[in-house]
Amino acid sequence: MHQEAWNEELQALREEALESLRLSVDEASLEAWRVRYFGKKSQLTAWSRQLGGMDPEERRAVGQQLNAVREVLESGYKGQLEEVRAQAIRHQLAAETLDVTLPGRARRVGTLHPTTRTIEEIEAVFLALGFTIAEGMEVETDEYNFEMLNVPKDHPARDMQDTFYLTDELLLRTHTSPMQVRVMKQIGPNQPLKVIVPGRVYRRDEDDATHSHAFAQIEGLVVGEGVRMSDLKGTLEAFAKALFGQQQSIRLRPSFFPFTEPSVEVDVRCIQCQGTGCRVCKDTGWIEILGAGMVHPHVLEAAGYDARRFSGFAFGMGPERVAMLKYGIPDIRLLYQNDLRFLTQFRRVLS
Ligand code: FA5
Repeated sequence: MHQEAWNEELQALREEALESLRLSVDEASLEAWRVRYFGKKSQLTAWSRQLGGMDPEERRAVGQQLNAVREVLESGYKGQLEEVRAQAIRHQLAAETLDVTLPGRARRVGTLHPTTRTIEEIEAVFLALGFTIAEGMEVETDEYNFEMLNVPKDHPARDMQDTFYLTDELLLRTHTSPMQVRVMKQIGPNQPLKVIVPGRVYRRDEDDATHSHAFAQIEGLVVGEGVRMSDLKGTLEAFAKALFGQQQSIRLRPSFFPFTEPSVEVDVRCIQCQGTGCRVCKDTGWIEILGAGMVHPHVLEAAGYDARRFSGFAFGMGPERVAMLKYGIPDIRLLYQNDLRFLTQFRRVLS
């Protein structure tokens, strides 16, 4: 090959190698590049071997050019390797950067739902009065939900408590009252008892500001010898004062439940207007919180008690309605929607 031809070949190799070097941006491809251009099978090595067969003048000229190209490529390689390594370190540092000046991320702490909290407050009041707590099943029999409570199949009182039926005999309970007979059967016959029963109940009620088709109730039952209406009144008055404050008073209005006789609705003084009359109490100054009465002798007998010796009182309240009153909640549906804008307002009130 002539001197000029050598020159062209070497320059072409140099350009190709430098271009390929520029594209080698990690250590693995740089290593592949090194093997390709400096390894035993590389063009440069092959050409170096040919130098031995040249005459001295040509050998020196070609040798010099070969060395010059080799030096350019070597220093290019070193420079690129340094750059690639520095780049890798820069990436690692960026990924591991810890900004110690950033404020910590606040953990969102949940609180009890206002209904749960109200049920617990009511339970605490009755526990302090010597009651125990029992729980029943949400799926009940027609017998316990209605018949043993003096509500036979054709009784008009069933219309007020229509429910979801699983079979002709099994239904979703419409109130916690079936637990009256179950508790008496469990503890009795003819044993005194004081118990409350919190739980979920179901009705075919249209959902509106004060009604839900699934809601909570708390049943209360006291049975003993000589239990009187005044005991009912005193217990519920103590309860109302404990929950709403010592200034609170209650009012009993005659009412009807097939399983109590006499029956009453119990009102508390309107929390909103303190009794002067407002929109919440519909200008009456009072708000109804529960139904109650003296346990009907038929119910005592259905549970195996001697109704001539034993008497009792019972009540059933809606804790969602109590929560609405206590915290000024205008619509019961707010309690079921899981809207954090609503629920987080109770963080301070309740904690
Ligand atoms: C009863 O359910 C009777 N079992 C209460 C009772 C027990 C009377 C023991 C006598 C002796 P009533 O249907 O009125 O009664 O319901 C009782 C309470 O449950 C109501 O005062 C109200 O606070 C609540 N309540 C009733 N229906 C709904 C509803 N659809 N949504 C939310 N709360 C309700």
